[in-house]
Amino acid sequence: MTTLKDAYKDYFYIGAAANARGLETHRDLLATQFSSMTCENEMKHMSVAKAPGQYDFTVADKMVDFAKENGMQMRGHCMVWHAQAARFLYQNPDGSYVSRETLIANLKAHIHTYAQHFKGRVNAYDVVNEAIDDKNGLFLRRSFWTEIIGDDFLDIAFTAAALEDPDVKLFYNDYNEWYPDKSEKIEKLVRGMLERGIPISGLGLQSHYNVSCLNDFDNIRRAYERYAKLGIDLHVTELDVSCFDPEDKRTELTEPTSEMTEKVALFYEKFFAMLREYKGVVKSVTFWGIADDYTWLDNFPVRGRKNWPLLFDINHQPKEAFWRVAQF
Ligand code: 9MR
Repeated sequence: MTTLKDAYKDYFYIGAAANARGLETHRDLLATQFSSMTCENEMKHMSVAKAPGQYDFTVADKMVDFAKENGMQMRGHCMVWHAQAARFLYQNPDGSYVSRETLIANLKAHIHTYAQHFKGRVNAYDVVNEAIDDKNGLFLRRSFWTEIIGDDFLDIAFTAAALEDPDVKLFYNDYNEWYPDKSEKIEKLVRGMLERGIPISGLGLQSHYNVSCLNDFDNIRRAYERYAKLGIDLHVTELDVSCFDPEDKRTELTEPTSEMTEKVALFYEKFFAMLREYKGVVKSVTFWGIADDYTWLDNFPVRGRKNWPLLFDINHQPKEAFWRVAQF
């Protein structure tokens, strides 16, 4: 059977986000279909930093070893984020914020430990994840990073990461990146960093779509035109296509309707046709999951509502969407 990684070997790496359980349950698909891997949660600050100065990389190492044994690229997700960070990173034991000096020291120490531990085994890092505010008119998201350090926390993080490992690719990663307002802000952020000489080598486009995005292709294309001009690599980092239009409030479906299946397939077909045009700029395309039996979208935005957003079905068989992506 055609595999995704073979079909795209002259275009870009094809990745999947896996978690520790998926490494067992989806082992075959991972090894045969994909040429890159991301840990869904196992490399986040909270997952590896157990106490101040104390790290446990056991689970992440197992996953990185698997990727390497199977000749896959490894994306490191993620060094700096406002979510899934242990409190001791930014709070004193009494709950008050640490000082700017302390948070900068903690940030550099985390980047140091993380980057040195995975040196030579991780090809690209999401150095900073989701720093931009979604609301129109606001630029950076208010978080403990901006409240304590200020807007320069990104520059500090990228500079520190490059000092640790000059060979690894350093990415800024964000979602809703095709929304006109947000894409303008992402461009502004990256251009500002490049102008200041900050070592950023790529932009991560999360790409959490849904079937209504079929009507949004003009914006999607415009965003790619905008980002392609930045002169840095683009990675699609968290691709999935929810079967549910945001207006669709049904919770009782036990399988996707034929209309959903067709719309998901059509979206993937059109999206990959566009990505192929950006071959050379787009270097890697990663799905946020492997097969429909496990997806974070089963609990978002509606807890416990089953979704079917990937290319393989709940039995790990290729779906219609797979063929539209793999045969072109
Ligand atoms: O898929 C991840 C889920 O298992 C976690 O509970 C969640 C915690 O915030 O993070 C999910 O992954 C996110 C990724 O790290 C960053 N972009 C959005 C992803 C989906 O929420």
